[in-house]
Amino acid sequence: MVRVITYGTYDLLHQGHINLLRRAKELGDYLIVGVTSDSFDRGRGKLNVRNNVLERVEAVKATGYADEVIIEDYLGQKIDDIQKYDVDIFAIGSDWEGKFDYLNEYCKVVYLPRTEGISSTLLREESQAVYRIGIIGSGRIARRFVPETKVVNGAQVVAVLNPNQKEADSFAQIYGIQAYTDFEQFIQNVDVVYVASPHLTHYDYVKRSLLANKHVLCEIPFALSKSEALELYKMAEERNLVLMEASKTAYCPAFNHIVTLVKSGIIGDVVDVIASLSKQVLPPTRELDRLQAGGAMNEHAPLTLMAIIKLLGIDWKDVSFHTKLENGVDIYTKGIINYPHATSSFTLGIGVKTEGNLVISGTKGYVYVPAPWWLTDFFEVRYEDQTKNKKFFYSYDGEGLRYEIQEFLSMIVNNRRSCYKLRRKESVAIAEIIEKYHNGENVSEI
Ligand code: C2G
Repeated sequence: MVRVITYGTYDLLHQGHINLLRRAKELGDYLIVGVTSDSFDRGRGKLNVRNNVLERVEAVKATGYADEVIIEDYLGQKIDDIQKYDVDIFAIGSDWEGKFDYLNEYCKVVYLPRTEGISSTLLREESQAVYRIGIIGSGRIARRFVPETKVVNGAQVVAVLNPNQKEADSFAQIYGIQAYTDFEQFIQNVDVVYVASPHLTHYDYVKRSLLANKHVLCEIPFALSKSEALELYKMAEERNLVLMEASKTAYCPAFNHIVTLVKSGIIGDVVDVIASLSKQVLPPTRELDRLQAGGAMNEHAPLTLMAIIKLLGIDWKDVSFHTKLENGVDIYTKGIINYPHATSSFTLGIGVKTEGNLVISGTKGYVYVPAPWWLTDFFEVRYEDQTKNKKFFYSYDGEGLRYEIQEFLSMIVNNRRSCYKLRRKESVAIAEIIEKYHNGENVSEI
């Protein structure tokens, strides 16, 4: 009996897949089809898959060609499967020509003709509206943002707004988009807005964009006070618009996994969270400029507070800060947030360097995320009995902004106004703690 194996995602199953499965089956007597798991696909950069793994397995079964369906969940699994299932032929579409020659050591490799003119990507694009994204601001983060939109279906950056004509033009030229210096003209030509302008302009730009009925993704710090955050979310809610804080780590797969693992009790009750983030900068730079709302708190508190709040919630008891100022900006701030049953602390630096890791301590063990924890791609769950330790590896693709962009568009498409990865009330709580610092509540200078 000749045993054949083939693999794929089989999203929005189409004639190309069916032809491929038929041809694969014709190569032998028994066909095994490996369908990729959702997390495996995310890990290999396929962020736009529409059907979940169960739907995709059902679709493959319904073709009638598969004698057996298995799940592909890790890199290198093909070699294991071929040996485990005693496979004679590995078959795959010709778009992979040459890529699987390494399997020749284990079985015969056959590249089957691919069906032209149809693909899951094409089907997704046809059924997906394209959102014209306008970027407000043209600084470092905006430059990182544009390439990330290329891997998200339905995202297309078309315009940039910067009151400085030269800066707007030079940014627009790099990315082949339209430059605007006037907000009113800019807003008429976009569907959604990404606010990546200087901190102190966020509130105003978000408000004006919402008033123009545009969905908004706003860079951190989203707001510098609780009342501003509340007001903006209320405004978005009333207008049925998505307003999302671009707290990139909150949307990244490895960080989401940490939260779900911890919440499921893998380290017992959480007793302490320690999160640090330092990026040393040299003058002249806006981070060190008091008039541009520089300082370690404004720069780095949003991400570290996000981690603490995702893990311990928003019902804290008290908050205090220890801060080192230079020319009116904090170059280092340490904050302590106490909860009824846990404590937490964060250390932030722009003029002081410290280890940027995340440690979540529990009654049974702890989670260790090495620096830079905010670009999470690896973490370890550790116990007293080290034989029980478990390491988790992820890929953190590109600049890591693709996850938030994907979430933002998915909220719009699916008419969701709040996202469990970062709830609006959690975002408001972040703004509230930043405000406490600026109000000097429990702040001591060192
Ligand atoms: N296919 C085809 N014709 C098309 C589209 C796809 O023959 N028009 C084939 C592909 O070549 C592949 C199979 O259908 O053999 C599944 O395609 P996808 O769902 O796109 O999955 P893919 O990303 O190719 O996964 O481990 C996963 C595998 O490496 C391949």
